[in-house]
This record gives sequence, C-alpha cells and structure tokens, in this order.
Amino acid sequence: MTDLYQLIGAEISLYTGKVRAYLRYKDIPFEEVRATQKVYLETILPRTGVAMIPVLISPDDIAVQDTSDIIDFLEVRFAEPTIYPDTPRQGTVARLFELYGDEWLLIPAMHYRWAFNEQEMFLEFGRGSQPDASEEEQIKLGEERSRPFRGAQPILGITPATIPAIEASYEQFLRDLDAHFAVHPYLLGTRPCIGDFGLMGPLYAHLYRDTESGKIMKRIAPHVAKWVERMNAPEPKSGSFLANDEVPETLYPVLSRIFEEQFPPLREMVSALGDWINSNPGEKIPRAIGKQAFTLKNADGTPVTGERGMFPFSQWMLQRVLDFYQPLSADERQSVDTLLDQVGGLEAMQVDLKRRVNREKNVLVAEG
Ligand SMILES: N[C@@H](CCC(=O)N[C@@H](CS)C(=O)NCC(=O)O)C(=O)O
Repeated sequence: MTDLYQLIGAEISLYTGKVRAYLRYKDIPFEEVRATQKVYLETILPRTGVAMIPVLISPDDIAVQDTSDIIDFLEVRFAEPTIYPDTPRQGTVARLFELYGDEWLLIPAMHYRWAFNEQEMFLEFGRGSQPDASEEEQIKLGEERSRPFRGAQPILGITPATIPAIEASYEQFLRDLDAHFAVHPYLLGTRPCIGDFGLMGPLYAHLYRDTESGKIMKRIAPHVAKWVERMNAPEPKSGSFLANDEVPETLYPVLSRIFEEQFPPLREMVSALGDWINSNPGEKIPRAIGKQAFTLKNADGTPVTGERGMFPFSQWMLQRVLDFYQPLSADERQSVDTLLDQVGGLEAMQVDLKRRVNREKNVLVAEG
C-alpha cells in the first residue's frame, strides 16, 4: 500500500483546482490521477456512485467525493495549520467566500470557458479522457464529453441576454478583488482560508488557465493572477490569519456583491426547497427543483434579469456558513452583524431553514 493520497481529477476541472491547492498548502503527500474514461468506470463510479470529480482516495482506501467533504476529511488528519478561522467575523467571511466561489462564480467560469475557442477545449477534454488517442479522435471525443457542460449554460442563466451583465459583474469583481490582493496575500492575511480555496476552483481552472479568460484576468487583475499562482505554489503550512478577527475593508465590495447577487436567488431557492421536501416526502431531491429569476448589473448599472435553475445543493453549502454563524454567542454575533450590516448582508443572513439537507453516499437527502 502506498502512503500517498490520490487526487482523481483533471487539470481543466474547476473543483479539482480547489483541492489541489489545499493539498499543496497542507503539504499532504499526494499524486494526481487523471480521470480518464477508464478511471470513471473502474474507480469513480463504483467507489462513489456518482460521475463527479474530484475524488480523493486515502492511503487506507477511503474514497471521498465533494471538495468540501474532502477538505474536512483531511482537516481531521492534518489539523495544523487549520484553514478554518475560528473567530466570528473571519469564520463567517471565510465560509461565505467558499459558498460564492463554489456556487456562484460557476456562472462566469462556465460562460468564459465556452465563449472563445471551443476547439481548444474539445482537445483538452478529449486528451483528459483518452490520453492515447490521436488528436483528431480527441477533438471528436472532447466535443462529445463536453456536451453536458456546454449544454448546462442556459440552466445556469448564461444566455445572450445575460452575458453582458455576467461579464460586467465578473470584471468588477476582479477589480475589487485585485485591490484586496494588492495589499494582502490571501483573503484573511498570510494564510489561505477555506474561502481562498473556494475561489480557487473557478479562478484557476477556468478563468486563469483557459487562454482568453486568462488574458482578461492578467489584464484587469494582475494581483488576482498572482494570487492564483501563489495558491498553486504556496509556502506549505505558512502564515496566519489577521489579528483581532480583522476582515479587511478591501473585501467589503466583494462581500456586498455576494449579498446583492447570490443571496436573493439563494434564499428563494432555500424556501422553495423546504416546500418541495414537505410536498415530496421520501423522494430523491433532484439537481434542480424548478427555475428562478436572478439579477446582475450591466457595466452602466442597469439591472438585467435572467432565469436559472434552482439548485438544492447550494443549500448544503449555505448550511456550512449558517452552522458557523447561527450558534455564535450574542457578543460574537454582534461583532459579525455589525460587519454584515456594512456590506448589506444582515437581513440576508437571517435564514430560517424549513428543512435541512445532508449528503448520504454522495446524494443530497432531506434531514429528519
Ligand atoms: N460540489 C462538488 C462539485 C463537483 C463538480 O461539479 N465537478 C465537476 C467537474 S469540475 C463534475 O464532475 N461535474 C459532473 C456533473 O456535474 O455531472 C464538489 O465540490 O466536489
């Protein structure tokens, strides 16, 4: 038995980028295994029951899917230095950034991936799937394998009508984050937190690594590009979170964006999911439970409303934030609430979950 962890994933995979950076920061011995067709059939599907990457296989042969579960599994085994700040403000903010990176930046990440050179992406997909095939075969295979991802754009809300606002919102997000990384190496100081890893998925695998969106990032937000490079080649286990539970003001514009863009549809979905679970007792929760409106702003500030699917999985990610925030003591809560108020998030965070969800064998289930 090897004492290496195996990270089954792909260079072009958004969520693999999150775990890879984590493993490097924690100095955990690992090897990366390419998720080829063969690996899907022989390992991923039989071990996890789902066709999702990344998957972590531990030296004692435990298979874990879902990046948040993988990180939490490893945090128990490699506790120090933790990437979860335990002070009230930083703890809340770190988890909010994970939720945003995982569940909302997926929109620009998916838009830009398919907006430029499809042939280049087909080749990447094909190469990952069948490394030994000819280039021509790989392009053909890549076209086929990437179809579900390309085809997911409308359900994510990416349409000709919303694209200008998606781009405007992402570009402003980049400028805001750039101002932060011009001053701080990571979100909350000199140590990366769970929020940095959440951002890393979309910002590395798609938005830095894909040729054209990489150019955009380097042009608009060179400090963000440097942060991506730092996340991929960190000084393992180094650094600390800022003293006195400080959340730098340079993060406020991004926090405001999270509450303005992501939270209204998220809260609506959570409420709809509670009703859905109550009216469909014992039924498997589908990946989407219907459609909803969401709003982003164009560069000139005019709002653009699009339609997207309501994804119950996002509630599980939101619970990670609420499970930290809600049990805080009155004093701690007051400190976080003062910050939330400044970024337009105080009301948004008062979420009353009608029904909680959990993951069992990589399937989302209703609790209770
Ligand atoms: N929440 C999951 C998301 C994983 C995910 O969506 N991975 C993509 C590749 S980057 C995938 O395998 N998608 C297949 C699918 O959605 O069916 C995680 O954090 O691991």
